[in-house]
Amino acid sequence: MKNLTSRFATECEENAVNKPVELPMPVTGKQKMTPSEAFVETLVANGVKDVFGIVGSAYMDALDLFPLAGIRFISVAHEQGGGHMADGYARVSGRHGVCIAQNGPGVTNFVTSTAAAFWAHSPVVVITPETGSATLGLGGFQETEQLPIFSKITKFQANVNNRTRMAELTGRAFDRAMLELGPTQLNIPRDFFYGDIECEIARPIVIERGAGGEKSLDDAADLLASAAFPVILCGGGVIMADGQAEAIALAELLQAPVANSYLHNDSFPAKHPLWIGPLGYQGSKAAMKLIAKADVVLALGTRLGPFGTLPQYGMEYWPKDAKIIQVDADAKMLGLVKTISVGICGDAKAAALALTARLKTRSLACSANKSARLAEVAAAKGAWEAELDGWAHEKDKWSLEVSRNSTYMHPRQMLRELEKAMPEGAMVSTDIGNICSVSNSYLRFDRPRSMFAAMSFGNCGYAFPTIVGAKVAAPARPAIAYVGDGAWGMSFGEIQTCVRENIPVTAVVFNNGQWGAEKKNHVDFYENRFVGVNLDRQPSWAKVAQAMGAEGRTIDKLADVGPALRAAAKAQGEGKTTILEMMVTRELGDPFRRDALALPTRHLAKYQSTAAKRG
Ligand SMILES: Cc1ncc(C[n+]2csc(CCOP(=O)(O)OP(=O)(O)O)c2C)c(N)n1
Ligand SMILES: [Mg+2]
Repeated sequence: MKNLTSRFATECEENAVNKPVELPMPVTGKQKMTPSEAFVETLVANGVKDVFGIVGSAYMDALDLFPLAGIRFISVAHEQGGGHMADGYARVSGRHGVCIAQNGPGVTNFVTSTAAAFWAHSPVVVITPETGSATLGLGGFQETEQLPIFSKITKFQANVNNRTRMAELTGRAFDRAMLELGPTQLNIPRDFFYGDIECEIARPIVIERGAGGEKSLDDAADLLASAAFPVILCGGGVIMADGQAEAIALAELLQAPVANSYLHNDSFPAKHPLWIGPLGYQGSKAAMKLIAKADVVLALGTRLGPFGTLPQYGMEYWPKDAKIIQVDADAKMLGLVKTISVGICGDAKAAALALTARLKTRSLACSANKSARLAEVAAAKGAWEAELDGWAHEKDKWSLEVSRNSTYMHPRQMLRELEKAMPEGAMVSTDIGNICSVSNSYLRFDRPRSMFAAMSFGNCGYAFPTIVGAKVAAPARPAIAYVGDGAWGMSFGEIQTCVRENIPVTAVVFNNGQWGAEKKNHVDFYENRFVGVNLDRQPSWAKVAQAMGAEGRTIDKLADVGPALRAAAKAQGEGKTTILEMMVTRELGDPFRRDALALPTRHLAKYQSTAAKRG
C-alpha cells in the first residue's frame, strides 16, 4: 500500500501545473507616475504575462505600455471569447486570467464569459474601462452602467473612483479574485488613466487557507474511522488546492472508492484502482452504484451543486441515509444543497492532510471489509466498461429511426475512438450539447487541470475559446475542444485568434445538423414538433476552417477518428490549428433536464392539438 501511495502521489506532485511562480519586481517605493503606469505596474506585480481582449480607445494609454512591461496583448475575435480565454488560462495555470475591453459594448460582451467564470470558480480579473467621469450619466458615447451589470456575477467589484487609487484598487481586484476564487471586476473611468499621481505598487497578498476547525476535523475523522463503506467525492476544490496527492493518500489509507464530482473528471486519476468515475449527467454507473452503498461520504472540495447529483439512467443513487462530511473553502456552500453531518470550512488539500494525520494511527472499521469492498469496486468498474463497450449507439425509437440509413458515425463509437487516441497530458474543454455531455462517460484524465467543461452556467460557445486560453497558459500540452455544431456556429470566429496569434489548438466539431440537446426535449416531451432545432444548410466547417487559415478535415469513418486526432494534436507542435468535423448521425442520448420538463398542458382550444397524448 505504501508503494501505491508514493507512486500515484509523487507523480501527481510532479505534474502540478500550479507551482509557485517567481513574481517579477514592479517599481518599488512611493513615486510619481501616471495612473496608466500604476495600473500596468500592478499587473506586473501580479505576474500578469497575457491579457485577452479587443483594442479600444478607452484604455489605449495603458495598452501602449504593455510591450515594455512584458505583457502580451492577445487580440481576440469577440470579447466573450477573450473572457473565456482568460477563464481557460486561469483554470489550467491556477493564476489570474485577465481580459479587457472597450467601455460600453466591449464590456457588455464580457457578461456571459464572466458568469461562466463565476460558476467555474476561476480567478479572472475583468477590466472594464468606463465612459469618462466628467460626462457619466449624460448618455454620451458607449455609456452604460457597468457596475450593476456585473454585480451578481463577480466576487468583488473595484471601482476606481479617484485616479490616485489606481494601484490600490487594481491590486485589490487581483487579491480578491484569488481569495474568493472567482471573477472580479476592475472598473476604471477612462479619464482616470491620465494625470500625475504619487503611489506605491503593492505586492499581492497571499492568504493561506487552513484545514478547517479542529473540532470539525475530529468529528469527521470519527465518522470516517467508524465507516463500513466510505466513499470520497473529489470536487474542483481538490484541483484548485493542488491537493490531488493528499486526496490519493487519504483514499488509500481508507481504501475508499473515489468518484469525481460532475464535470471534474480530472479531480482524481482515472488510472488509480480506487477511481470509480464521475457522478452526474452522463456520468459513470459504477460511481453511482458504489456511492449508493456508502454509509459515509467525504465530499472533498465540492459545493455539491444541485445539478451534479440528479438521478441518472433511472437511478436515484445519492445515499440518503449516509453521513455526509463536506469540505469547501467557501463556508456558505456547506450544507447548502445536501444535508450534512459535518461541515468543514477549509482548503481541500489541507483538510485531506489533516484527516489523514488523524486517521493513520487509528483502527478503521473499513479495514475489516477492505477486500470485499475492493472486489465490489473492480466489479462495478468492469461492468460499466463492458456496458460502454457494447453501447455502440442510442437505442430509443427516434434514434434508431434517424440513424438507420445513415452512413455517418454513431456519436458514442466516435467518442470511444477519441478517448482511445487521446494524447498524453491532453487538456480537453467541453461545450454544452448532447454529444459533449455524452462524452462525460468517455473522458478520463490522470492529471489535474485537464478538463475544462462549461460548468453550471452551461453556455453554448464556451469550449473553443476556453481551450485557446488554456493553450496560452500551457503551450506544451495538447489542447482539444469538443464542440457541437450549433455551439461551433457561435464560437468558430476565434479561429482567427488562433491563426493570428499563433495559438495552435484542435477543435473536434460534432456535426449532427441540429441543436441536438434541445431537439431531444422535442422528441421526449413534444412529440417531435420541431421548432428551431434543425441546423440546415450548414457550411462545410472543414472548408470554413481552411478559408480562415487553419487546417480542416471532414471525418466520416470511425477508423479515421483516432489517427486524425493524433495527427491534429501533433500538428499543434508545428503551430497548426486543426478543425476536425465529425459527421455523426442525428441520434441523441438522454436529455439534460429530465428533472425540469413535463408533458405539455393546454387549456386554450387553438392549442389543443399540441396537448400531450402520451400521458
Ligand atoms: C448560449 C446558449 N444558448 C442556448 C442554450 C440552450 N442549449 C443548450 S444545449 C443546446 C444545443 C446544443 O447544440 P449543439 O452545440 O449542436 O450540440 P448537440 O446537442 O447537437 O450535440 C442549446 C441550444 C445554451 N445552453 N447556451
Ligand atoms: Mg449539434
